[in-house]
Amino acid sequence: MALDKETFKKELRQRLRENYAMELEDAAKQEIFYTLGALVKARYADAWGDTWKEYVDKKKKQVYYFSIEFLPGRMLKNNLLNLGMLDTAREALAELGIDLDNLAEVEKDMALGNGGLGRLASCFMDSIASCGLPGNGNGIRYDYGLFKQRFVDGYQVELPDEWLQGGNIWEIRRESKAVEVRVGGHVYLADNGRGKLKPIYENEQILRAVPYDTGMVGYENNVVNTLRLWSVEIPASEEDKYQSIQGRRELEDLTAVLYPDDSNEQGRLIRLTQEYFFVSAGIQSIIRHYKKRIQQPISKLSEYVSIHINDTHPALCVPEMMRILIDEEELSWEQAWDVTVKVMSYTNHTILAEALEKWSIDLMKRTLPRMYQIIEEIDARYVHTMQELHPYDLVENTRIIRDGQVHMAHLSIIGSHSTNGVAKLHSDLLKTVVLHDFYIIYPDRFNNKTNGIAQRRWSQIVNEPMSHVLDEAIGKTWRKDPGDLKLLMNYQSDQTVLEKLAQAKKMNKQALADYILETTEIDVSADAIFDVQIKRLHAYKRQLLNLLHIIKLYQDLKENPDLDMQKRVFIFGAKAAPSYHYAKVIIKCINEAAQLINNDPDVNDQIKIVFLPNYNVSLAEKIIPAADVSEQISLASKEASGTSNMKLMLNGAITLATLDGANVEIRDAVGDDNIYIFGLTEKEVYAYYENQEYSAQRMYDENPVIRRVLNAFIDGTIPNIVYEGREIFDSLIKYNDEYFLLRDFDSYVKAQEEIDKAYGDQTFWQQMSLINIANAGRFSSDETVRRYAEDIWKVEPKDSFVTEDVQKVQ
Ligand code: 475
Repeated sequence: MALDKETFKKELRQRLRENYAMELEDAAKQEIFYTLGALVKARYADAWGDTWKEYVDKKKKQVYYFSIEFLPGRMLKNNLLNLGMLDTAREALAELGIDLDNLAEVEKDMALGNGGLGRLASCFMDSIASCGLPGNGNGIRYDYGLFKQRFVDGYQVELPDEWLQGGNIWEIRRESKAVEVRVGGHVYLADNGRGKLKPIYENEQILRAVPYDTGMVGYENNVVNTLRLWSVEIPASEEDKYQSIQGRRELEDLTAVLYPDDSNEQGRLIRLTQEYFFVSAGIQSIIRHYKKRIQQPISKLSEYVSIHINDTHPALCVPEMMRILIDEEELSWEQAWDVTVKVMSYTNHTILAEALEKWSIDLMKRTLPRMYQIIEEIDARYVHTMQELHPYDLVENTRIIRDGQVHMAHLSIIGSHSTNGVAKLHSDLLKTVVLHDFYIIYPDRFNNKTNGIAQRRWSQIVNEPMSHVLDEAIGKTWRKDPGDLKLLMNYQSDQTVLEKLAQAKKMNKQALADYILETTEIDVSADAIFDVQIKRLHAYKRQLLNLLHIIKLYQDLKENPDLDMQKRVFIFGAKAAPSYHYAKVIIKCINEAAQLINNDPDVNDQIKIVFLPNYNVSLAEKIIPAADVSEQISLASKEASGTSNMKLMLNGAITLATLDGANVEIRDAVGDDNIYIFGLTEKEVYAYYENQEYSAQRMYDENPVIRRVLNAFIDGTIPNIVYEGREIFDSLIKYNDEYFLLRDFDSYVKAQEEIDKAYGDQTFWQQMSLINIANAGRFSSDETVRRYAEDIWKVEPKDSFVTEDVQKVQ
């Protein structure tokens, strides 16, 4: 049943009366937004129920994507688009004098994630539904999302993200699906009277896990899957144990906040409990459903259920599944192990040593005694089996419990049938270096699944001007099938199309310039090159290298104000983990350099720095369509994949990159002529580690440009960074520049000079831009999840989806 404009308007008015006893003309933006949200939710309610019913009736194998982070951002426009209602809603609202984009800003970002890993999980949720695949998310409903960032005197300040204030229209609380999770106390094994051992719990704490479900609406295909997020509560039976406010608080704190560190595991007790909480609740609810509705023998679980472990945070899926199969379903260890390994699969997202999760035995025993017992047994059996087949060292290096710690990556690999990396280079490094020992033991378990992005959101929703140009040039099929963007290659030399794409970009740049002026009071010209680096702040991502180049330009301009160069605006967006001191120092330095450069009349507006505060999904949606240059400058080998690189490419930005992560595949897609590559290769980086020949001091002594740039940090050139500047200087010289910034500096500067030249030839630039857009289709997460579904999860698309004549939900 299509929803026309008139019906839409009528229904909106009707709902406003029912819910707020109000006429549209009197309603505030908030009230209209919540009413519209309810209207949209009602449009997919039936499809949601039907999708689930079909999976159950047909006993479809389903995948459950376990992730401690999901980062969907705002959902209104995405849902409208996927329901085929976006244009109708936009026009109908306009007739009521309401601007949809303005209204959409009422929605608070759902920011239950730090960065790449969480956003990837949300892109996957969109694509899994849009490909008609039976798949659901499982995670934590944090009361507070990732902190809000502000700058005070150039320093990052963190504020709580109260995203639930005002209510969340998309979620449904499912009281009847609550489960109990046990933590702490002691566990010992006793005879169960039937010749088996059963665990007896003493003094354990019982937590009530309540699920909140959100519909994941597929693109015009009547499929609505479920994202299930768990929240902790005190069980009614335990009420009297929690008399004190403090006791209640401690318990309720469990799902209060998202840990804001995406690269450093701190080994905190609450974090471990969070991990177990959502894993146990999720697996219990899967098993409960399986027994009640699928009604097959538990030994056949892997024919109906696949569980994906998104990085190691949900690694307790392995022992928790074993616990349920052994303690509750009374399978033998061997049977249970066989089922568990077949059900589980695992993705690795990072090779940074400091990010690899390990828990002390002591903490694990105290917090999760039954989990520890089971892990100990898995470890013992692993050693027992493998020592027959492999040398001692190999087994020692790969076992789960080592040096007083539980290694979560080892648990994930040993307890699953598939381990994948997130880009070709990353997956190769896993096999040849980082997880090489495991690769010897389990060669068949390793595979690559290059990341992708939800292209409908990152093109159609965020970049309407470009989308319209594409429609005109190549028709609309690309909207459903991003592979069809390839058709654009036929227009490489079509001046009209190139010109229209340039106009679309200009519009987006002007919109961003307006936003910049409004939020930072910095006036930037839309004629300048918009040079963008947006991602978490981390030493390995080398925002500092970007800054070093800017300082060089500044010094060049001071020397020669008539320097022949394109105007440039350097745009940054980045949060630093609150405990990551060095990252915060870099933020301060960028902000102070911005103060200096933006206000120096000698520079004459040739270059500007804009560090937009509070980078999140919604801000990314404003920046990405307006970007000309995409900075992907991590030290080769360190960035597992990157995904902003793909979003920027899709929006016609030219990539300036090291051969790291998925940049390598972007280069393969666009060809050497349409990307700017610089810097050490991953092999050269490893060679430096081997021969220990690198000397930053020598680079400083021998290279006057580098010397002048670095001196700016300690000689007062950049104001207000007496301590911070010294710290930067020392990190590069005294501590020998761990991420080889100085080694890559010259080639980075050269690449930047080429970009400057290329931008001068607008036709040439537009051609490169078009070729980037045309070849972005291969980075659609639709493709990525299809590969996961076929190779790893063994789940199939919903039957009705394959029929050509897709019925619209509306
Ligand atoms: C990679 N997050 C990107 C992206 O695959 C890659 C770690 C510990 C605790 C909480 N969060 C994390 C990450 O490790 C992470 O976001 N990794 C990123 O995953 C998706 O594109 O290269 O750095």
